[in-house]
Amino acid sequence: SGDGGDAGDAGGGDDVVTVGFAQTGSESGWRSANTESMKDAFSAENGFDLIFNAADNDTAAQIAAVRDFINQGVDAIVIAPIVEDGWDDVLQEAADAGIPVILEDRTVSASDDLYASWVGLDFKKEGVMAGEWAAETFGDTPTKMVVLEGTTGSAPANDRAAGFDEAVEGTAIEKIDSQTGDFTRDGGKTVMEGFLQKYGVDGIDLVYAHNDDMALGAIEAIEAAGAEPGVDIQIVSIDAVKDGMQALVDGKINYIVECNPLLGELAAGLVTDVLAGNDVEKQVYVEDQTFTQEQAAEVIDSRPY
Ligand code: GYE
Repeated sequence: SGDGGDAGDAGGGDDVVTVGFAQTGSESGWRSANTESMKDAFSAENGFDLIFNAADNDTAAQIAAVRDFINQGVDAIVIAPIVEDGWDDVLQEAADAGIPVILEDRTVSASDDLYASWVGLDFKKEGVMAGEWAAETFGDTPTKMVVLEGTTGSAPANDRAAGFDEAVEGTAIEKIDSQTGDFTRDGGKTVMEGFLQKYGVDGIDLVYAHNDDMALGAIEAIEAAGAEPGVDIQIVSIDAVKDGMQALVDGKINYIVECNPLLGELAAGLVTDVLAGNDVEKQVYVEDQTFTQEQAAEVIDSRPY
């Protein structure tokens, strides 16, 4: 269009739109589904040239990847920020370079002037929904709970903890311990093994896992300790990925709050709109549902991830 701007040729006509996507890594089943959804939406068929980077949960590496995208002069940058803090400088650099940034999945603490839009889930509400189930299930019954936290400093770990705590306030549920398992199956297993050694099978009634993968790791640890997950020790988790839903159907998890990973189309739509100069919402929330064991059995075969 003759304005000479680097991003000026994006979104017009048949031009290919180059997008750098800084993914967190590949820590969970949720993440695999999210990556697939993003790659599908930002396909060559849809007019995109996607430069994909997975930071293996290393925050410095993720920021370096974004800086790299800026230096390459991509048309737009999409980030799934590992942690909330530390984004101000690099987001300012992207803004100075005239490259719009769209966040997907996790949120940042930086000012929302520094990015065009965010699409994702209401993590606090997910925590509240998990906590409401726990409050209804245990209520006045003295209950010893351990928590498997997501990655320290990440928005879903922070918000899911806060939402849950709010919902169980005033009940007889006592949080006896809480540690990060980094959203991975191995992490959940290792932390749960430690809890079982410390408190014994009889000293734990409930596990709140910030995602299904850590719950699946905890199941292995509980079974190895000779107890029955879902019966001797109840489990509530978040995500509703295939393996989590199967464990719910099998009676090893007691309740799951969904977290929808299929954000690719919405993210690609936002990139297209922003590059076309259209107004977009600062925050785009996707709705989540909840599943009991019975509900999981009904829907498991029709779930897309
Ligand atoms: O719940 C977890 C993943 O940020 C919402 O990250 C996402 C979380 C998801 O590792 O499984």
